[in-house]
Amino acid sequence: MDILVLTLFPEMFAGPMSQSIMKKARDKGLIHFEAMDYRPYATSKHKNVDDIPYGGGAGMVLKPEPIFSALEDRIGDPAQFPGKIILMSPQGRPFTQEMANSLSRETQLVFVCGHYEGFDERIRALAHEEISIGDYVLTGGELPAMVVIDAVCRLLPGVLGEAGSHEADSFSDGLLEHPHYTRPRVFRGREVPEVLLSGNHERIRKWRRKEALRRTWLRRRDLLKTLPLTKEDQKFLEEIHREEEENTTGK
Ligand code: 4FV
Repeated sequence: MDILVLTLFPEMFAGPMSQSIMKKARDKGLIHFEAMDYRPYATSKHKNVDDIPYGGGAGMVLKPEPIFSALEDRIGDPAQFPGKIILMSPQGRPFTQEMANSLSRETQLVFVCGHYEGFDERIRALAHEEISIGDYVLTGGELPAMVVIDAVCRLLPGVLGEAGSHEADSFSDGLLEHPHYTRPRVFRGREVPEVLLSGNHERIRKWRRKEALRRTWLRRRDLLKTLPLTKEDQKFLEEIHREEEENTTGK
């Protein structure tokens, strides 16, 4: 996958993209990553990439020319671009695992990162997709772009490799993940659940499904609303309701 990021701070990507799994993926040629500064494409004498907002108001707005010129210089006519051009902004579609899955099927992604108050509205004409990583305001689009890049790249075949599989991820089946345990069997008096030491894979599967349902019911009941539940899931949820009721009432 080719990933191009348009940003005023390309060095912000140096760290995350040259460590651990992302570094290995780049070294293996599974990802080709480039962070490109669009300030050199500013046409004004002082190389301004931002300007005061028409109609007044606080803050500065990113100018369209530097971003359009940088992108067209790098990929040609954006309308002919075979990949996806993505604008990171709080007004974008909330990012989900499902969106990560669909973006991971692309061969080329371009991320446009803003700063200051945001983008001149005409920059939005460039984007196939506008994505938000959450309902809060950051200083720039770089961290959001890194979040999306990380979530997408780990889904690429060969990226996670032995480091783990994304099949059992939270949200991969719409539920939060079940609890995980590893050695030691007892830590400060707290034991690993016996079922996980039983070697009985069906009992383990059932325990993990029930605990994933319990955690989702306790922490993200909204996720259960849209999730297709099996008969077994419904039985587990009845048990969980009873057990949690007993926990809270002690009865
Ligand atoms: C953001 C978000 C975000 C807004 C103004 C950058 C900042 C500045 N992007 N999800 N939340 N962007 O806060 O994606 O330009």
